Amino acid sequence: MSSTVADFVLQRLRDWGVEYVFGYAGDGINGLLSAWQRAEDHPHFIQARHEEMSAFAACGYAKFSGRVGICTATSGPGAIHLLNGLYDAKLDHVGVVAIVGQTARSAMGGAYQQEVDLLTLFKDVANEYCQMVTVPEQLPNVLDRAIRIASSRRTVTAVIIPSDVQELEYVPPSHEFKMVPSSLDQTWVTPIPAEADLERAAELLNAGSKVAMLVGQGAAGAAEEVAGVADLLGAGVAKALLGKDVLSDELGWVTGSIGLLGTRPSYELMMECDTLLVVGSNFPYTQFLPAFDGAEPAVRAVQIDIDPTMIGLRYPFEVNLVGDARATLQGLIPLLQRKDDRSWQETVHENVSRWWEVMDARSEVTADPINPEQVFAELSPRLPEDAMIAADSGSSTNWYARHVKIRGSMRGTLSGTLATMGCGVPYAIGAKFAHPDRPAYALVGDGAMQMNGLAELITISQYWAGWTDPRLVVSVLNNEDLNQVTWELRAMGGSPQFLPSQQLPPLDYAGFATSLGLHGITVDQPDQVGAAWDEAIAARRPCVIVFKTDPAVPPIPPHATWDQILKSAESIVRGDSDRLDMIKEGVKSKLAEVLPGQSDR
Ligand SMILES: Cc1ncc(C[n+]2csc(CCOP(=O)(O)OP(=O)(O)O)c2C)c(N)n1
Ligand SMILES: [Mg+2]
Repeated sequence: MSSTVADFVLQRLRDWGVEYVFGYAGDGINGLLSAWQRAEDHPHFIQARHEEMSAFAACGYAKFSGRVGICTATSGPGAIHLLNGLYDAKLDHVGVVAIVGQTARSAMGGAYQQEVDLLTLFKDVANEYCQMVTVPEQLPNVLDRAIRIASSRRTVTAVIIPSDVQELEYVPPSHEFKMVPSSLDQTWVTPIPAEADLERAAELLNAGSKVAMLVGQGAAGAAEEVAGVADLLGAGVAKALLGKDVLSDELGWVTGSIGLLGTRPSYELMMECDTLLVVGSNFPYTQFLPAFDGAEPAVRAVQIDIDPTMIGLRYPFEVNLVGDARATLQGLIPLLQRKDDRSWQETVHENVSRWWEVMDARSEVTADPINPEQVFAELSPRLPEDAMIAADSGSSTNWYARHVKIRGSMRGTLSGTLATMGCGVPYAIGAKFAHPDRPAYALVGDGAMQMNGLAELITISQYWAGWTDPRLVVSVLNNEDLNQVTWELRAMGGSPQFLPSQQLPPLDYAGFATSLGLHGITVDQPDQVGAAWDEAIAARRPCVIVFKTDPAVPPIPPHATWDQILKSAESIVRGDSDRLDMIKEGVKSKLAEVLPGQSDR
């Protein structure tokens, strides 16, 4: 039986082992949709409410599964809607392929309805590979290359197929000039630096006495080796946010996240070390790394990264090792000498223990009505060991970064580089398709919920019954404020909050969830937080849990003292300065209990 180009595309996706395509319909992909019908929905078409959510879900799927994510959309508006989710994947180095429709070839250039120059539109986001299929013989090569480039370079690629081409009879390339076939088999390389370069790195690391390590998502799968190196070098290890799930926070020398949303022990680790080893991280906030003066670094530093185009970017590193994190560390370990003096690591350990006490104390501060730090502090120990966590962009990102302790096989992610709002719920959906047998948690602000999350609850209601484990909890910090921006304005810009832009309309999020047949819980009393989490976590259907939180609790950066932050906040014009004073006094007195004599820290 003859098959169309669209039939062939789906067949090839199946050959690649693709199980899901996250998408939204439109006549620009009608040929593909009817092929899907003939293929009895294989690979499964997962329908979102908006193409941006399809791209986020594909990105979330890729992040949690380690496989390439595929999304699809119609020409014109559908393709445009994909963009933000595609940029999110590109910037976080996640492999996603976009398959989009286009106006029929006969109408191209004729100012026809919905014709947008897609090659130009996707030129930046899919700069590594963006191609239009105009004759059947370009396949399978174009699709194979799109998948190979997206997965091997961890980036976004785009395949544009005009609507009439989708319906052409598929004709494979023949044995003639310029007919280019391709094949499926694939092995992957594991790059390892040369022995001499490993020795240079080892020499440098052996010479240091206060070693700091920074690990990012590139160190995923190398936890054992990172721990081995940290032990040999007596080092402390900080984690970039995308690498938060690389190492357990139960290890005493793990200082947690770094940067604006980071912890004080990570900050102290970087400021006080004499040697730095960065593994699989492209962390851009260099002010949180050790100092440097021009090209003169304050400390001696080594970087390990798999991408030769991204290495050496963020610090005047002395040795840049291009290689796979795990294999490179395995090569390095036999060359490292175990440091006899353990005092540096012991200091890190003490700083970390003190930090967790401070975090607990902060979460106990009275707020009106609920302290958001309490919400996250109470969630952390309750999370199942196999939890998959997706944090949105907002104040909740701070609390995720600082209060959630990674342990067991927990996974966690967020929009690390684009820092886009609205990714939390679609990421969690992608996670559930990646691992339907594991529970997922989306940690979202009310702004992000109103932006994308509410609509994607509909998607959850559509699919949850098919998941082996139905647990998916969406937590909403209901502070009726775009709180992260409010604090940025106050603390960084020194300006008061601008209400017309930041205040959010009230909404019954839990009521909306129950109207969709999901479980809904609203919590407005601090003493109900723990029990409400227990109920949400135990729910045998997706659950939306809403906490009425106080927008006056500031997500303070770790390097700032409480008084520094509050100084700029004192100019606040709203009637909530009393609340701020209350919180400030509450924090000070709590901290005085755990840190006598240093209550500003
Ligand atoms: C798409 C997008 N628009 C705007 C921003 C800027 N921004 C970052 S955090 C934030 C506020 C988030 O508010 P909400 O979701 O309510 O969380 P909260 O900070 O209140 O906890 C905004 C507007 C962004 N990062 N992404
Ligand atoms: Mg908010």
